Amino acid sequence: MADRVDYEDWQKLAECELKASPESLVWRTPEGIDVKPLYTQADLEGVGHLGTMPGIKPFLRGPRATMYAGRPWTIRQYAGFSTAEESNAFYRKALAAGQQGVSVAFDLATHRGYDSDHPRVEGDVGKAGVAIDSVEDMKILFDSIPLDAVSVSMTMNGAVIPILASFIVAGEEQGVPRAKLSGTIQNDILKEFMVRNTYIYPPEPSMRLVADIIEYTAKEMPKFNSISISGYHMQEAGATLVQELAFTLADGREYVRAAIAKGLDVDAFAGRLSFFFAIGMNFFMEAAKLRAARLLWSRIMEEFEPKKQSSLMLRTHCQTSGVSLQEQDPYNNIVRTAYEAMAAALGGTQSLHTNAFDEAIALPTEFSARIARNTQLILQHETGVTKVVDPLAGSYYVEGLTNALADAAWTLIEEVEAMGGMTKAVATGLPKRMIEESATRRQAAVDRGDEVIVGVNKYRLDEEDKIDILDIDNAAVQLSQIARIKTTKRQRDPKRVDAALVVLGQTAANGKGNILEAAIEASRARATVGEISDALRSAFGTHTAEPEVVCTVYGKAYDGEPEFSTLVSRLENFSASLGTRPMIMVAKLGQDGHDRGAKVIASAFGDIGFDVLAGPLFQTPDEAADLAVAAKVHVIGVSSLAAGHKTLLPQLIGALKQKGAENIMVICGGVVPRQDYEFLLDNGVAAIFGPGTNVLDAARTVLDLMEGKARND
Ligand code: MLC
Ligand code: 5AD
Repeated sequence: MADRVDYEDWQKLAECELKASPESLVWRTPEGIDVKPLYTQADLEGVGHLGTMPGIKPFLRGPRATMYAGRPWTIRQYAGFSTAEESNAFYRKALAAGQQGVSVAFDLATHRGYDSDHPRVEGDVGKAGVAIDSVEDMKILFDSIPLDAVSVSMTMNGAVIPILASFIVAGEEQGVPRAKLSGTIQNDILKEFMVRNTYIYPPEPSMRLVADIIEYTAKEMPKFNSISISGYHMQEAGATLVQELAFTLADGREYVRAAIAKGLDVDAFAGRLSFFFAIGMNFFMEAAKLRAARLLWSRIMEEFEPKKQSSLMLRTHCQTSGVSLQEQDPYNNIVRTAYEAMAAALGGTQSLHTNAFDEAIALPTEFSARIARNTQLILQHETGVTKVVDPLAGSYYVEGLTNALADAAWTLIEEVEAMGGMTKAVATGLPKRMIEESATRRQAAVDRGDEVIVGVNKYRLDEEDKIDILDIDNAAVQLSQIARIKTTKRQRDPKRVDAALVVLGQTAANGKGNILEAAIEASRARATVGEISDALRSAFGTHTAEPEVVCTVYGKAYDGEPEFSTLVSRLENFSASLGTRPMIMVAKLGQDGHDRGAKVIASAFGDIGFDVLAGPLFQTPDEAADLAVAAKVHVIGVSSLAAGHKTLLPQLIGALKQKGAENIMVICGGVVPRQDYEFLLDNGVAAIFGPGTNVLDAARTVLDLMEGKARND
């Protein structure tokens, strides 16, 4: 045995090597956790969770005793685009090529409960996912995919009732009774109010929908996971891992309370609650996060005194991080995703989606989807990671991190509890604000180069390679969807539809009975997603959020730095010559609710000295033009992440012209493929800022353009 060397000896050596104290190597992460350069046995002192076993409470080491050694995680790639036919063909090919479960991405019109023929959704039909208007589409989506053998995840929260109803009916008509359907519905509305924004109804009735689904599936669908309590979108929106962990588990606690309030026994449903986390680039911390999540969930569930051990168990899906992927030098994204996938596996996920390398540009092509899938197949078949359960257990660092994350998240969970639980906390807007502050802080760290992103703020290529991307002809999809809606409506029995919708509306309004059950009958009668959603809109009303903008976080990161102060004084001079501060309206058009980018831009531009108007979500181009004219803005900055740009931007510019406001400059930022730049510029967009844009650079460009315009006017 080697001679024992103690920590002080190491410290001395380290000091010699560094010519500074090893303390200087401590890395304070965005979570506020200090990561030291060395962990030792001493870091395990006082850590209470050591020595537990997988498959046994508190399940920290995994929900199953044998984990991947017995059965590897499910390779479940999230996908969906254009029509049900095309998405079905894509799923079948993917399953034949090694994918193990299906995961449906719906388009944003469907998410928000609009049929494809609704005037508000022109730019969104079939774009970011598949368009589903009724059972007829759902049947095509799963044609030749045996629903008793393949488990299906559906990411749906807003229009969760018509979508789950039509899935159940598609199963029935495929000969698979609902008791045999296996899969997961996302059904997590609380995080929608915080980050993802595909809500329809106000929080309270939305919570009833969640509880009704938990009740129905607990009674009727024993193999179906009633909810996927999701932190993924929080991390995507900028949350730290502690915020992601805490708010997700606090959401879970709230859903358990809602189900118990419905009269359900905790053991009747707890085993079919599931979770969903993002896996970003902080490799060990991500693996530790999943371990901490299982530990904390079992602690939370103990409060409800379940009798079954499995009620304490956290099972989760993971998806590698979208925001960590870059437009620049995009093949680097394959490497990033592979590391993230490895972290998810080491953390013990049950199911995994690996993002495609063209993430920051468009939806995956067949090629990029293949590489993404193969990233997992290689991990499962070639690396040996599946052979051992929880291989990081006992690592001084990982156990220490697991403990630090669990402690920090628990503090935040208790803060939420002190506010009266997550529904109340969400209503105050605090969690959303905290996440937006983290997002803004991170943007400043990247813009300043404190956080290195290879190919973006360091080692940037002089010239980028061109890559092939998926382009969807949205007009063609819409025409074919509208045709099918017409046929469906022609062939159905209108009396049966009306009667079913009346019962549905009454069930919603009188607070009794189960809304999903009523919707299933409406769906059998071929009521559309839009009609079912409208029946619920009449009973519940709709939810509108007031956009808020975080102040001073971005500016503070640049405190006293000439790069920032020069720009601020340039803007002040320009404001003086203009007679007013230039006003930018940050606009979101169509049903795209991804607003991290919009919020960060609004916040940073505000700190630089622009007047900022944060436009509401879900505007039509005409409504945005009206607002811009009324507020006398100088610039509209459209943030587009759901591929609607080629439809919506020309419409906005047209609307401004029609209102005699062509002097308002339109710029655009977000996920816009280079291939589309020329089209947008030709259509009057003044500048386009893709992913990876430094916000100070963007502000300088906007100022250049405004100064140029002022000289020409
Ligand atoms: C597992 N099993 C084992 C085992 N491991 N049996 C024996 N030995 C072992 N070692 C059993 C399980 O108990 C289960 O059976 C069966 O095998 C399947 O395993 P699982 O672990 O339950 O996996 P899976 O079916 O894939 O379910 C995973 C899940 C589920 C519980 C996390 O909720 C899920 O699939 N979620 C996916 C969510 C998703 O894809 N979301 C996409 C979001 S995209 P039994 O009988 O116990 O069931 C998004 C982006 C956006 O949101 O914004 O749009
Ligand atoms: N197909 C495949 N992946 C998708 N994502 C979103 N929509 C789709 C789709 N239709 C992925 C992206 C995104 C994350 C939320 O899910 O990676 O960042």
